[in-house]
Amino acid sequence: MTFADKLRKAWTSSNSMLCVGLDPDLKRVPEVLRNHAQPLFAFNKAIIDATAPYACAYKPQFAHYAAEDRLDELKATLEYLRTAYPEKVTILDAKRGDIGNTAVRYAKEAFHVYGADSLTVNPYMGGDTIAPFSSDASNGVFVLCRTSNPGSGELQSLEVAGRPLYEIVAERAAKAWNDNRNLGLVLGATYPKELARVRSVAPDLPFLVPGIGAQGGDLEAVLEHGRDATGYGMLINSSRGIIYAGEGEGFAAASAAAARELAEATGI
Ligand code: OMP
Repeated sequence: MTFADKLRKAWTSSNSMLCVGLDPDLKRVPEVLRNHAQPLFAFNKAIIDATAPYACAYKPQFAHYAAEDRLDELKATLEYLRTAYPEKVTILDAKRGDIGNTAVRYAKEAFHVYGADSLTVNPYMGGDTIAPFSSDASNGVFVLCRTSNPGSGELQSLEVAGRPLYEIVAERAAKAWNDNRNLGLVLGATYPKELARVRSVAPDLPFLVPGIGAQGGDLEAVLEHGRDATGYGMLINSSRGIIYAGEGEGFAAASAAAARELAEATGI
């Protein structure tokens, strides 16, 4: 199945654009799970089971596992999603980008070692460094465009030939780089006006939209400006806002409630 088909099915079957970000922090894993042999995986599994009725996608962030020397738990998390919830889209957030020869190895790592459906990629090195990630239509690639952080405009909004650089990235991702129809864009929920502008140059591309919840992004404006012609078109991510919605023994129920609220707002 192509990535584009899997994504569309995930949206329509869940009637949700909610993507749950799996960015676990050992210090915030509830006491009841801390003595588990794989505490990050145990925490993720509980969050996934609690939020699955509401989410269409899950996005584990690589550094949260690598920094703790717990990449085996990232692998276990993606394996659990593949086997227990095969209809959910997975995005490995590693923001890769390097010369072609190295990019081929990063692509193998993301799609074969970890078995993710899609990956976040940095376009700063140009289209030839994105091609190794997008050569197979069954894999998705989300290209950083206008990111959610406060300093994202410093380079991304520089004017190039009278247009902001992020708009040129969006246009290339929609046309020149998109031979296999499997590219998407990363657009922060903290910049809804820019997101609207990008939707007009990339009407059909899926958007990964982080920044809802802990970063204070504007959900209403994102929903108004980011949908595609079908009414879906986005993976709206919240990580800390969902995984740390509650504490103690009721943590999973609190995450389920937070996920439900966000999912209901994003459906059509
Ligand atoms: P919360 O702020 O806790 O919801 O987490 C946001 C997640 O999205 C983190 O994993 C970030 O690394 C990631 N992210 C952004 O916050 N902003 C971006 O512009 C891009 C990403 C990303 O590529 O996922």
